[in-house]
Amino acid sequence: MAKGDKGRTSAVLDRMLTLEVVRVTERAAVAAARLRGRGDEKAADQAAVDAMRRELNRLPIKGTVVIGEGERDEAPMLYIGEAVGTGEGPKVDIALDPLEGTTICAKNLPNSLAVLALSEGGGLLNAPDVYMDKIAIGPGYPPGLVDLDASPAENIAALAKAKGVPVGEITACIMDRTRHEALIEAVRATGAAIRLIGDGDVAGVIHTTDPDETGIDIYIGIGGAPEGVLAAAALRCIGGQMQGRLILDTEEKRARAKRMGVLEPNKKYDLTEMASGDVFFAATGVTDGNFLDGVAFKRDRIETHTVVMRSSTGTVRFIKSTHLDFSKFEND
Ligand code: VTB
Repeated sequence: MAKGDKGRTSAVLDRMLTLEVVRVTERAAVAAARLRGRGDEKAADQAAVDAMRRELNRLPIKGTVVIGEGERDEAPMLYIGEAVGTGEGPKVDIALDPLEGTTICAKNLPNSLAVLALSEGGGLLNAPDVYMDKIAIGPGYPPGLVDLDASPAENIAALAKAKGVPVGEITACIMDRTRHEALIEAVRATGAAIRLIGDGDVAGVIHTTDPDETGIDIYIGIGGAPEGVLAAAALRCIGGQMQGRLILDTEEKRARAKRMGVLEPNKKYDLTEMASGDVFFAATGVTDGNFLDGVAFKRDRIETHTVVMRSSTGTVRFIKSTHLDFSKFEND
């Protein structure tokens, strides 16, 4: 549980929403999973978006999408600012990625997810769709152990020491990109191992919270800012540390960020600055992954695996659902 949250449940968010959000990510995951391994990223993403939007609009909330499929002029659905839900119920902000890892899904590789985070109004950083420099570790370490502005060698040495293992037993997760060449070299020079991932750093960050299961101790590198906020929402619930800094390297990006309320372009955000107050987070596996299995289509049923968490109560639930009547997945 995130420190300081103990016992502080929200007067705004109803715990019943925990189960409601599961339905939303389940639907998106099933829709995307039907198109796993077809090499068609757009089709899988569109199917997930349609399903997530439909299901979100059934929730008893007055929701606003703050992290979505893009800005209004570029995304017809689930765009930033779109109102979702029935309009009756608590005022909430929503960050979503109906298919995190479209390429992973198209290639049927591990760790693509349908993801949603929900907070009290104003709880999620309204990040523009730019890159973000990120660093994250799991729970159980002293605050400030790693820092975005420290060198990879310093961060990895500090982490190994706190974990009580030699540096060679630390594994860092980094996205396989040319922009990370120097980072990869610096991490390798420490003697630590690297798990190079093609895509999907929401999962990459979450994996740091359970190194025994996932084999990953630290996430470092540059990925999408929206994915950064989604990962921060998850870490607020499970615990762990994360910092992020938007990469606003052009005037156009700085202006876009400013319009979204980002006044300090070089700000280093910590976890609670990216996701504050009571936060819900849900993810359903689309393809099999390190902490969630993907959707299984069986002869007479569909099975889904979802994790759903809430920051104020520190509950992390793994929900395996069996959908016997799956005609409803096709007809609505
Ligand atoms: C990032 C990362 C995502 O796409 O947004 C990445 O955060 C895009 O980065 O998890 P590139 O422009 O280097 O491809 C994901 O990997 C989602 O697929």
